[in-house]
Amino acid sequence: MTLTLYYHPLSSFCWKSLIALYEADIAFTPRLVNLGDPADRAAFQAVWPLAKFPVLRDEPRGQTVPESSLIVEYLARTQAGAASLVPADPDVAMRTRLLDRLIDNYVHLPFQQIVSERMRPDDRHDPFGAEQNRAKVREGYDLIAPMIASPWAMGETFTLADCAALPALFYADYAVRLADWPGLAAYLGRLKARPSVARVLDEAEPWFQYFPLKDG
Ligand SMILES: N[C@@H](CCC(=O)N[C@@H](CS)C(=O)NCC(=O)O)C(=O)O
Repeated sequence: MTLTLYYHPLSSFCWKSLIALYEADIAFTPRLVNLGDPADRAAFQAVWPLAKFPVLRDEPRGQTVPESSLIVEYLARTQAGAASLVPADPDVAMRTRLLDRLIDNYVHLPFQQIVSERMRPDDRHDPFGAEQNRAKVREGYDLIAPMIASPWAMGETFTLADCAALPALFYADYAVRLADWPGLAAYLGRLKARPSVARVLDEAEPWFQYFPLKDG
């Protein structure tokens, strides 16, 4: 196996890369990283000093690719089956990348902050900060809702934008319910039914008990 993905099944950003890998049926070695284990963390840091997953290692090409969006870009460039994840038309490709960036920066990252706040020690919580991040997620929903086409973000073709949208919307829905954004809720439903996504969700299920917002 030439490709190795350093990941964790519960990690939202890893889902973006996993969906792309499953979508294009690309063979790879999944390397689950336990950041709580000092030896495993050190081994991962030797691959990518920031120790944030996902990271893709392509041994024959001597390439280490961090950052979930770049992993999808790399797969689209190097694996024939993944080419359509980044549209060939430069203008459509730019809009796809824009959506990926907006979803990450204005939905996914504020959601991640809400989780971080929840994981703080009892005497270090920041309810005001959490509420500010919930407001940012709402603004993020407002921002992306009119940009999402049907059935997929860019229309008929499943792309990088959809790989980004699933983890952001799936998880953020636990912090800010999508009920007031019916278009996004319906889109999330279509995403969940996609086989590549269903596989990712299925593999995460045994770990879901560790998701801090699982009970709201
Ligand atoms: N911008 C990065 C974000 C990666 C990221 O934040 N990964 C999280 C898991 S979802 C992580 O590694 N967290 C562990 C840590 O920060 O120690 C990407 O798109 O890959």
